Amino acid sequence: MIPQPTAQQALADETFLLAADATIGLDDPSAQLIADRFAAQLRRSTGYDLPVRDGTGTITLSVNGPESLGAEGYELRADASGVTITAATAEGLFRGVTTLRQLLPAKAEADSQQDGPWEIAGTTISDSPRYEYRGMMLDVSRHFFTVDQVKRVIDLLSLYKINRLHLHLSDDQGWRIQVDSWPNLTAHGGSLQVGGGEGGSYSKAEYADLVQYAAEHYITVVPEIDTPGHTNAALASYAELNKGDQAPELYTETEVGFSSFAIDKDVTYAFLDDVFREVAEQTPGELLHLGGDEAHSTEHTDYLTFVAKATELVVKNGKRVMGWHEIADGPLPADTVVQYWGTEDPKAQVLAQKAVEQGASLVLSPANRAYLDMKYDASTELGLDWAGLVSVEQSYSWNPATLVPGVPASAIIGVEAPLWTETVDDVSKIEYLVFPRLPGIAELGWSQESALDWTAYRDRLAEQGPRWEVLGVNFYRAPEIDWR
Ligand code: TNX
Repeated sequence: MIPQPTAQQALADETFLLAADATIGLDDPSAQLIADRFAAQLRRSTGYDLPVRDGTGTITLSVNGPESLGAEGYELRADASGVTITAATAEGLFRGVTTLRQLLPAKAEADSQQDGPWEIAGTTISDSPRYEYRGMMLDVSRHFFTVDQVKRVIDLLSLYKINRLHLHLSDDQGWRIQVDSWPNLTAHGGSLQVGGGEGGSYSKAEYADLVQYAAEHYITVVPEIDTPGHTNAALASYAELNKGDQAPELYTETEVGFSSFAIDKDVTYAFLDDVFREVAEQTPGELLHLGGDEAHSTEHTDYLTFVAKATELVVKNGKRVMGWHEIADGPLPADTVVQYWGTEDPKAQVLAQKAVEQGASLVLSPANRAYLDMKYDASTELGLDWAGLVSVEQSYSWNPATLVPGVPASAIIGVEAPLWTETVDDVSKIEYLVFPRLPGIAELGWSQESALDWTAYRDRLAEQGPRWEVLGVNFYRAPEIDWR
């Protein structure tokens, strides 16, 4: 199983058999959608009726579980008489059902009827996460991905108890979210993508649909509007945002660091206030990410001025600031979340320390470990290699609590695996880079430190292969793993 639960015990001589007359019971309407979706999947693969009803069932989902395991914690018991999952919240139940899906045979994930038996070895599990933030980032700017493509990613992420989807919604190559007060951002700024092909963007209705679908999978969307660099698409859409009032051409190559907002123009901040307001209105989560990375074309003093003003505008619009670690060189609002993407670079480490000194929390995305766009090895065709080659072992074998020297474990609120998409233009390529590395980052975020062990993880990862085959996931069959 991935991520490894906090505590699991086998019940010797007990086996649960899901039979044709099984039922699914729930004791609270907040669990209805969870039960319905789970039942629908099992109906497809087993062919059984699996009615969902109030009260107890062969499989019982109860929200009257212990508060002590927190909002995402749950307990699960499978024995000859049935399966019970208890949690204090619907979210905890959802995590527990995710575990139950992994306890069932892989073919339970199929979308056509399969032969049983549908057995689970008797077990008790008590489980809750190590970190509150367990994310993946998808860059929809370099290449655009449709709502349906992102939903497919959400389906797969939720299998590993990921609870944040960071969407990189703007960059030099494309602006991907509708902003009513600045319509040319999408009309012009969203029209292309890397390589010069047709881009795209999310209307407000489409974006709301994505946010809702993620929420139904207990994943909070963290929107990113990258500033003050990585802004060519916005600069190309509105001449007044440029230092010389001259709009550049759209850009479809992959260099970084050439664009910057005009730091001393009032219109820059009026623009950002509008954008942050409209994006915040579409964001049920508390975080709004303002980028801040690689602003190589912004004077450093200007950069610091910008960060002070832009962070204030995020707060003014009711959100908590998140940004890449460069922003920590400037003054930060009290409860900022700083995303560390450094490798072993002392400059990045100092910025992480500066963030913590200012009271910020850290999400860790070390590029030489957690970047899903790095090549696995020298023969990988997709991806980049500026942070090194990132094998499955390399991406799994690190400890978030001790990664950054001089940063106390208490400052770390989680981990995130970013997928930049300069070389990625369809879902099968997403899947190839994400699997099998993402489950390892998910485990670093969820499982207790004592559970982390490469040799044991390798075997558990191998067991996921048949699941991905059933789900049609184009995963990389890394030679490090003895795939089943
Ligand atoms: C650096 S890491 C970037 C992105 C690129 C990525 C490619 C960071 C915050 N910025 O603009 O897409 O490298 O790996």
